[in-house]
Amino acid sequence: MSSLVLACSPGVPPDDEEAAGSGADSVVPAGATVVTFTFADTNKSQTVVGPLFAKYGMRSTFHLNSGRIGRGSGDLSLEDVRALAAAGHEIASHTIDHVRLDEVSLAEARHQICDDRAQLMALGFPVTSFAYPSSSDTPEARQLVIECNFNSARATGGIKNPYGCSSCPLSESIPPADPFIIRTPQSIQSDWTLADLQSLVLQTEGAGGGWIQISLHKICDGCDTYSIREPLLDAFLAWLAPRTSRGTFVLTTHEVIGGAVKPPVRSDGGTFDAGTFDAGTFDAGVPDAGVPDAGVPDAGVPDGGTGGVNLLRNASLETDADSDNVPDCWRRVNTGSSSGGWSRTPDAHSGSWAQTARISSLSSGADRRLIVFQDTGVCAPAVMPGHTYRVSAWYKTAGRAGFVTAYRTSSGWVPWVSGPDLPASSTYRLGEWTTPPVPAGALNLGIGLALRSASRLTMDDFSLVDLSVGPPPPRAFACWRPMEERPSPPAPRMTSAGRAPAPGPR
Ligand SMILES: [Ca+2]
Ligand SMILES: [Zn+2]
Repeated sequence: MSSLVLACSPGVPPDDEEAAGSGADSVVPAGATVVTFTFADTNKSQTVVGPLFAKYGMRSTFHLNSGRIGRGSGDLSLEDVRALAAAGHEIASHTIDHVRLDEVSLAEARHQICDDRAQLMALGFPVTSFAYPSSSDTPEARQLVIECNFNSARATGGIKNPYGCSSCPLSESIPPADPFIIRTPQSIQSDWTLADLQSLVLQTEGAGGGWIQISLHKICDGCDTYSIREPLLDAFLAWLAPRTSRGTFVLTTHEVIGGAVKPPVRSDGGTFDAGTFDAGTFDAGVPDAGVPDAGVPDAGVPDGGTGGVNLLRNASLETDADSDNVPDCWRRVNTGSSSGGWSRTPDAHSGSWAQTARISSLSSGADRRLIVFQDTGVCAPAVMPGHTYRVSAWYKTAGRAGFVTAYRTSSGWVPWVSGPDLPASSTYRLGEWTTPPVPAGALNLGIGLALRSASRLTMDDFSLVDLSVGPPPPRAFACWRPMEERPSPPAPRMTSAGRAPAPGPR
């Protein structure tokens, strides 16, 4: 709950480190009604979700099949997926080839589950959520999902809906009774009405809150049993958006479940390519060269007031899971030759910790920089060529300091442009700079702040925002009010089940 406090009041004590990565960092307060939209199967028609959800400042979860990305004209392309991720949608897993996990060998099931996640992560997407294809949530598959380092898995069914499961619970609990068998209403079908969709939210609100997942597939006018018309989805979102005033929110699965992004596990036992690093030497106390603990996104880091989704993880430098004083997802790099040091300092702009670089002497062109860990997407965010990004951080220095960047292409990391020297300031000051358009071929962006003269530089609360996407989603709980201050929701309006049960969900 401390992350909520942070979101409303930057500067108050932060999340403690115990909570980070333990799964206790979900942003959802008790009593909330949370709606999660999931789009499964990598269908091309889902590209409309980007502009449609941006209209309402909402984000959703895409359960992709990595083997289908870019496969044909009916599938989402990698560019489509990157655009959705850049707009803040969660990229999640649904097996490589959409196999029924109860119809393949255990070895094949492990390959389909573990390697889908590893492949999506190698493309630059942090993946924590899984969905079982075709309701094949067997005990064996559930165990594999855990072993493949997912944080949660969505099943299909188990929650009351207008067309079935009439004696089932009205919503999933938060946290779910079993995060690896998250219960949902059945998948939405083409003949569902707006009232049907609304009934799922109303039944959850009427039950005092909970989690309701809306499982969607194609977006078209009746092209498939498992489809929804775009105008109907639009109308549902328009009805849902103002319900934040009664404590009903749209969140992604990862936002509800929380927890760290764990390293990918490949079914062949191979290791994850964590990318290469800038030239330069690392300061003493550098963590293992293996896959970093990604930490968790900071829920309430001040972003300089201009809004937008902060793409950085551990942006306030609070989490240090391996206690080496270097914040997770960050690196201290000394380029060129200099003497000096580094420290983790409690002189923070927000939270408990900031980082200080010191230089007592340096050769020409040398600097000391705190940079985003240059991996393939767990720490270094995926970016879109042609987009510009706003980089900011709170800092204080009597010397010369400025932003630095690097980007990753399919052949590795290359240094990119640097920002001008920021004004010296003896107290914390917000430094901001906008990048040029990201070059063609760039997959991920790394940023940092460098000290360029004999002085010291203290830094905290970094932010990286894509300036080329639509209106920024609001922080879901920025103005959370306690339950008792909210108006009571109306009584649930249930549709009577007058139709034959729909064909099996998928
Ligand atoms: Ca901090
Ligand atoms: Zn599916």
